[in-house]
Amino acid sequence: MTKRALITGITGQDGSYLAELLLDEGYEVIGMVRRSSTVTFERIAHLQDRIATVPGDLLDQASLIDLLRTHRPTEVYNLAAQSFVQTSFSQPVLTGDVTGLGVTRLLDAIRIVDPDIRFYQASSSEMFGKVVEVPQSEDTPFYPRSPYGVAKQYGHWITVNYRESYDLHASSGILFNHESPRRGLEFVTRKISNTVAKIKLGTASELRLGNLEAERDWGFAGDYVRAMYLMLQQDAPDDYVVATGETHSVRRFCEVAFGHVGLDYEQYVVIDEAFYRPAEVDLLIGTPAKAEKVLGWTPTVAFEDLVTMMVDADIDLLSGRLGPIS
Ligand code: NAP
Ligand code: G4F
Repeated sequence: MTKRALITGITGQDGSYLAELLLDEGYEVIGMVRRSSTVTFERIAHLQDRIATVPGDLLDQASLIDLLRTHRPTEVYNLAAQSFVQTSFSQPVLTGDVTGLGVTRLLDAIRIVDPDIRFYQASSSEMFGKVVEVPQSEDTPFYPRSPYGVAKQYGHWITVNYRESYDLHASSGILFNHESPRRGLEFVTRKISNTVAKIKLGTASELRLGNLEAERDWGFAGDYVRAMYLMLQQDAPDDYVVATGETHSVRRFCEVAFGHVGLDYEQYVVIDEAFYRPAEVDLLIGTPAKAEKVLGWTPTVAFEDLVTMMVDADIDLLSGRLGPIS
């Protein structure tokens, strides 16, 4: 039987890595893209002759039903979202509609068109928010601290609900922060690596950041998409935490990134209140024990290697040594 996967959010960081992985696994890959007046295919440009891109939007139920009917995927990976936490404070309704209710629209389209489709939901460690235990596991209660976290919690529970109500093979991956040279420039890791590269190349002189004390469990995105794939290969659907089990502060990320190019972060980082959030998630650290045991998944890229990989890639990119995707 042809293995055919639909990826929503294929133009994003994770979508591009997942598309590569599924192509390597012999899948036919279909990527849902929303209408835009500019081209957003930078991360998947190198895959264009191997994947099909089809129009659709998580805000539009009919487009989802039509897409499933036309393309008949066997697996659906729902990676699309308004995924930037800071923006969710200024656009809470849009975030709820896309990141929360969008999951229901897609699940309901699957229920109507083909309930045998296997479904992956991109849930988030942001749901743990003001953490009630350390480290966080599949059993840790949620306490989201942003409209994004609240929307993701809704998306998680509606996935569980469709699994229990309609017997869908629907799994939720509770993924901790994962980064790469393809990370959006607004997220703190890429903002740091990109600005460090600019400072090193002489085109920037400072890096303006918010809370340096926040701690995150940062892994490599290429590793995390493998966990998504493995979840849909299991006989039974389930929920999994995907994390490294290590946490580091934003300050430490700066120290390693600047140190890698022989600079002292304290000379360049400027604290700017504009990047503080109305409510913060101070500490995230997950335990990937279940993913390791059931899926056989382990992270392969250590924290320091991730930071230096991102800085090196931005130096290559900005100095014209490489194309945008590496
Ligand atoms: P990303 O780079 O921000 O990509 C988001 C994708 O969603 C883009 O392809 C975007 O399309 C698409 N999208 C946004 N609104 C849409 C809509 N209304 N209809 C259809 N597509 C829409 O995110 P990412 O880092 O790859 O993350 C992938 C998923 O995992 C997201 O759901 C995110 O919330 C979740 N997650 C991420 C992390 C992490 O650390 N990266 C951790 C936990 C969970 P455009 O290109 O057109 O904007
Ligand atoms: O890089 P961030 O914006 O990522 P955040 O908020 O942890 O969210 C990411 O990870 C989630 C998983 O836990 C995903 F679900 C979500 O989609 C996204 O991918 O911020 C990380 C930390 C925060 O504590 C923030 O306050 O860095 C702090 N920070 C300090 N200065 C900053 C900045 N964040 C950003 N974006 N920009 C700053 O200047």
